[in-house]
Amino acid sequence: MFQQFQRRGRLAAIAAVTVTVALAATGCSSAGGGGEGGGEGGGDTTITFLPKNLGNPYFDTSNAGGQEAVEEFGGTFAEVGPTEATPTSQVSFIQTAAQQGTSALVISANDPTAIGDALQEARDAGTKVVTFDSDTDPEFRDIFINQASAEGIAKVQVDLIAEQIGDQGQVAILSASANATNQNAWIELMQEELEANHPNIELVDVVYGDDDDQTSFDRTAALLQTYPDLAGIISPTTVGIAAAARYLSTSEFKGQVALTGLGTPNQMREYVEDGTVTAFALWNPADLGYLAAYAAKALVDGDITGEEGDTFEAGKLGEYEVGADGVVLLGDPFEFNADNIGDFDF
Ligand code: RAM
Repeated sequence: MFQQFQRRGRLAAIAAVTVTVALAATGCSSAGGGGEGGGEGGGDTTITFLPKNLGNPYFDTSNAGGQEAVEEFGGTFAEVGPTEATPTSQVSFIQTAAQQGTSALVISANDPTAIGDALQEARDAGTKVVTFDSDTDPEFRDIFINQASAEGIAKVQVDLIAEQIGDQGQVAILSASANATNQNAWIELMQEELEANHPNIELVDVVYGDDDDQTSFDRTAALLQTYPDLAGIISPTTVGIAAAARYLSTSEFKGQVALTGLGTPNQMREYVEDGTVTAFALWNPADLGYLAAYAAKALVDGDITGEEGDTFEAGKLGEYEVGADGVVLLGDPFEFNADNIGDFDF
């Protein structure tokens, strides 16, 4: 498991460079409005990746995994997306991709319902819809590729903060955008886990950095000012945890206020090495994008419809089965710390 994860991490890093070059070459920018096709592939199956927002290394890596898969099966890969992770910022990109006749959309939703009508119109026009990373309400998509169970993702973060603060004291959550389906599901389960198993930890606040670096940085500063006794911060977003770590690393709170959550090893490495952070978690975003692309192809080819029990081949990852509510599970979250972070490159 460890070896496998490590190897995929390196592959993902190589692919991430490829997608960046492809985006620059095609002039696919972060501008709002209509969508533009990204990298090139060939073939009749066009798979359009639509992240929450552009400029987030997590999505650069997941989209690179998607591109790798699309190139393997001879389709055409595209990536479009908004600059801001707001509830309706993805709507125009969905509409444009559908008008251009994309075979499938692979989307991480900023809101469970705000993009529902646009997705339904796209489906009526013949586009298959795969959500990955952050779901919509199930009625608006064919399949959701879930990175790990929401319970597992919640528990690993609570376990980490409990360990880091001696299982007692005040903690706060620095989340992504307020409507994000994935973060909100994890926060609810973290609250339940804290209440059930950590009576001496008090969750004092949940704040939102909107998956924007500066906003997340400012929210961190405000939390530390508002709660002078704060023992720890959980940030279940790669953008949030990196911004919070940057703030803490040059502040008087470094090493005093614990920080954990979900981060990419490349963004967190310097903060683990300088002692700001001891451990955090994530899955392999490249595998997530890769699996989502293969699921999209299986839908487009009519091999599956998204019914529970449907199975499909996902290249190097092997066979996957669709579970209840059209959900496909990638695997388990993975913990990164000073002992292993040097082995990863994404
Ligand atoms: C951010 C995004 C994404 C989430 C990761 C952990 O990059 O909010 O949706 O899955 O963090």
